[in-house]
Amino acid sequence: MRRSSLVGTIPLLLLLATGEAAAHAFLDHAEPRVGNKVATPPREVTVWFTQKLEPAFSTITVTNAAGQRVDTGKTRVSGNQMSVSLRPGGAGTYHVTWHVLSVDTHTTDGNFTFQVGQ
Ligand SMILES: [Cu+2]
Repeated sequence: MRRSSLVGTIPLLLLLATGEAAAHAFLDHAEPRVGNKVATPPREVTVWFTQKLEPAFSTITVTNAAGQRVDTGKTRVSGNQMSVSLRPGGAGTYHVTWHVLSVDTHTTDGNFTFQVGQ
């Protein structure tokens, strides 16, 4: 009885261990949502990550359909989320680019778009 329950436990522990090792900060979700359409230009973009972030080296930049930067340049970080306020940028496709340093000292980056408009 004891032996069989131990055998069942080991694969689970291995799975948890490898899951930890691969845990960099990746994008979990965003608001506005990735690829989504919103009626009016949002006042800010917020992104949530799979790990806590180091505020000093984590940034978001946002450009509007004309390629102009519409973020204020002041990214706010709290735990595993970060936000940046936006200036009005009109309709069209917005590009969000993020760079983060997570608490495990790894950097990751990525980008996504959302639509504003009509
Ligand atoms: Cu990592």
